[in-house]
Parts: sequence; structure tokens; C-alpha cells
Amino acid sequence: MATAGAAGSSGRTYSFKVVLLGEGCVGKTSLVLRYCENKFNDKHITTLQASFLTKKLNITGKRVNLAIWVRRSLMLGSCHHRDAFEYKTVKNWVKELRKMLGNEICLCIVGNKIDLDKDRNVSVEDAESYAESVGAKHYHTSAKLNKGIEELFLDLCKRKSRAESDPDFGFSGF
Ligand SMILES: Nc1nc2c(ncn2[C@@H]2O[C@H](COP(=O)(O)OP(=O)(O)OP(=O)(O)O)[C@@H](O)[C@H]2O)c(=O)[nH]1
Ligand SMILES: [Mg+2]
Repeated sequence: MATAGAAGSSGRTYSFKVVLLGEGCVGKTSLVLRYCENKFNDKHITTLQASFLTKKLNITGKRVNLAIWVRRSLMLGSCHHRDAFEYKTVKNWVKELRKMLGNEICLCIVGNKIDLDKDRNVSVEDAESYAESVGAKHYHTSAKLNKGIEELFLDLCKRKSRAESDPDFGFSGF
């Protein structure tokens, strides 16, 4: 997940763009649907190309407008990819994003479906230390159980608005 975009010009309203990237079936659409509409669907309906939802927040007096995009994976959506395989592609996404956008973006690595923890193939420690090594923050969520999602977006907005108002803050080295 990455955010880009500038603070809105009208007073203390910030406008941020959030893009969810990832393999098919990892729960990108579910995360956004849970966050924006508090809905969850057990069925997997592959996102065609891209989808878009908005959300308004108020963080201690700062208004934040989020435009949340979900980008379909370049690979065919499938629920049969294993975590280890997906993790390799996370690393490729991160490399590409850093190459294209440098440190302008606020990177989050999200491990969704924590309700299926028994099927985990990548340990929490490995995921967290990898995230740290690329200047990203790691989050755990479950769209199904509505766990960790509010916290994820709230933290992201706080980091992003802080970086907007304090250019020295940056996004790496948390
Ligand atoms: N158990 C569990 N299932 C989830 C969770 N989040 C999503 N799912 C299920 O995983 C499947 C895929 O979810 P989607 O949100 O459609 O996945 P996606 O990443 O948008 O998939 P594509 O659009 O194909 O790229 C669906 O059957 C969801 O119900 C979760 O937190 N826990
Ligand atoms: Mg989708």
C-alpha cells in the first residue's frame, strides 16, 4: 500500500491518494470495502482493472479526504498462491515503487487474513524485519473480522499529514 499526493490547499484539509497493490485474492478489495462501507463478502470477485472508493476522516481537527484505489494484480487472480510466493512479489512491488517514486511515498506492508493465522507461511518476525529494511511499516489485518483496518488507515494518514507539514519527518527510519 502506498500513498502519494499533496495536501489540499484549503486550510487544514488534506487529500491523500492510497493505492492497494498485491496478488490476486489477498483481500485488497475486502480491506477497502470493510473500511469504507463496513461490508464483507465471502466470495472472491476479481477486480477488473481497478476500483476506487473514498473516505473522509477527522484527525484531531485535521480533515483528511482519502481516495483509495485498488489495482488488480498483473497476475491472474487466484486463491491458490502460497504466501512465500506472494512475498517474493511483494519484494518486487517495493523495488519498483521505490525506483519510480523514491521516498515520496509512505509504504505499508499489510498482512491480511490474520484470522487464518494457522496457514501462515511467512513469520511475523520475517515480515516485520523485511518491512523495516525497506523503510515500510508492517500491519496485520483481517477484513473478515474487521481487525486492524481502522488502525492501519489512521496511522497512514497521521504519518502522511505529518510528512506534509514537516518535510524533515520523511517516511523511513521509524
Ligand atoms: N478469512 C478471510 N478471508 C478474507 C479476508 N479478506 C478477504 N478474504 C476473502 O479472500 C477472497 C479474496 O478477497 P478479495 O478482496 O476479493 O481479494 P483481492 O485481493 O481484491 O483479489 P483480486 O481483485 O482478484 O486481485 C474473498 O473470498 C474474501 O472473502 C480476511 O481477512 N479473512
Ligand atoms: Mg479485488
